[in-house]
Order: sequence, then C-alpha cells, then structure tokens
Amino acid sequence: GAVHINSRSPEYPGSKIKRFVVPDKSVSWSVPLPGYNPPQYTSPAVKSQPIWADPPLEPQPTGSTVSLPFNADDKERNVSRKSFTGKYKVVGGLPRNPSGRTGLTGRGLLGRYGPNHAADPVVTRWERDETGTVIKIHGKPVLQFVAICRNDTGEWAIPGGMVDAEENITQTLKREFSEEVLLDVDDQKPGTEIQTQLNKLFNSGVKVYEGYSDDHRNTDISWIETSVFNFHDDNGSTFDRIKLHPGEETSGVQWKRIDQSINLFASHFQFLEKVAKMHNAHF
Ligand code: RP5
Ligand code: MG
Ligand code: MG
Repeated sequence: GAVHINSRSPEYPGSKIKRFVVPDKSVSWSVPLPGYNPPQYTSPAVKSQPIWADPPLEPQPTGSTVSLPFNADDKERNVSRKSFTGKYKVVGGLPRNPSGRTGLTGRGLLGRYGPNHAADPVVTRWERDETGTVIKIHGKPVLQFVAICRNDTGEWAIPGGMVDAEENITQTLKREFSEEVLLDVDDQKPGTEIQTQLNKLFNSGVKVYEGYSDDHRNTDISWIETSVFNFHDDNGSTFDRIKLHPGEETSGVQWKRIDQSINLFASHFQFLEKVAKMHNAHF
C-alpha cells in the first residue's frame, strides 16, 4: 500500500512538538536514513499512568523488571499486543511501527507500546428521496453512513474508539456507537422495539478491514490498529423513526453520503470506499 501520511503530520497533536521530517522514500525501516533522530514525546496524560496506559519502559533504569509480552496476548492486563499486520520487530526493548518511520518516538497520546486496538462501526442505509425511492447516480444506488464530528480535529469520522481492557471487538463497536451517537424516537413507536431492532442490526456486522490505521497520533513505537465492521440497515426500517444526536464527547452527528468527495479523519475514507464496493454502491 501507500506510505502513511497522517502518521507524519508535521506537528504532533495536542503539543508543540515538531516531527523529524521523513521523506516518502525513507519511510520504510529497511531504507537507511542516516542522521534520523526523532524527538521523544509522551503526553502528560499518558505519563500520569491512567488504567489505559502501560507502565513506562524507557529510559530503562538498570535493574528494571518491567517487560511487556509483545506480539502476544497480555493476560495480566487483558489486552492484545498482537498486530493484524503480522509479527512486529522489537528493537532495544521497544516495538517498531510496521508502517515505517513517523518522525517521533515516545508514546505521544497513545497508552500502549506497540498496537493500540480500536474498532470502527460503519452504520449504513440507502439514501432515499421524499417518496422513499433509493437515489441512484450513474445507475448505482447511493449509501449514507452515520458520521460524527470529532472534538479533537474537527473532522468528520466513523464513531469508533479504543478497545478497553477485557473487551471484545463486538462490545467496543456497540459501546462506542452508543457513546458517540445518541438516539431518540421520532414518534409513538415504543423504544423497546427500537432497541430490539438496533440489537438485531448490531448482530449482523460484516468485517470490512482489520489492520493499521494511519492516525496522526501514531509514533515509531506506538500505533493504532482498527477492526472496521459494517452494519447495514437495508430497508431503512431500523433508522427511519430515529433521530441522531451527538454524544457528550462529540460535536456533531449526521447521515453523510458516501462518495469520493468526503474528507474524513485518519484512514476512514479508505474504509468507506471498501464499504461502497461491498454493496456495489455509487462512490
Ligand atoms: C482511528 O482512531 C480509528 O480508526 C478510530 O476511529 C479512532 C479511535 O480513537 P478515538 O476515537 O478513541 O480517539 O485511528
Ligand atoms: Mg469514544
Ligand atoms: Mg472515538
């Protein structure tokens, strides 16, 4: 695939730290980059050791016994340290970003060394006109997805989030969607029925992607990987009487048309392109 871009964003988010500039041709670790000396940054939030963050590994004080089971399931902390991209290298005790150099070391805003697992629920329906007829462009039906506006970057995005310790992907997909998108009933239809329909929808997920996420928070030793699932409301009956509202940590929510022109957070554009292809929809 193409080299990561957001993972080399000039200024690290939430800081004034400038990344070491890595040219496209020098992203791969297999290409020597003499003089590569990325700044180190771990955010104060991560340093304060919240439950979602690892204990510090660097700098290694002599006699330190902290070690993490890289490339394996961490039974002690109930998180997976396996990568969807295969076995990643551990150099000098620290994992190496499988997509190459980012121009920054330290964990930045990410809690885990190595992969930080996330999940992205893509909830879709067909776009319809006032009469309920599915809109077509160049003969292909048009899809919409539930998009949220992120507080951190102001960009539109899939309502995804990090997999909590002890959580499986299915739980994360549902929890993140319900935290970031609040639903309320538009008419007399009883809420329990909507809950039933929603549960049914969330049981019908189709895997779209699992792997690296080109996120602006990635560093040389910490990166985000995501599992993307599509939940498709084919006849529109689950959502036709539901209003969407932004959750507490979200500044907007709306049904957005899926096409070439959407500008989205991290790797989300690529994920929606895959979803459109899966449904043989307009893109
Ligand atoms: C992206 O960051 C993933 O695709 C996912 O959407 C998101 C998870 O981070 P938070 O939403 O928890 O900030 O790389
Ligand atoms: Mg969230
Ligand atoms: Mg989120």
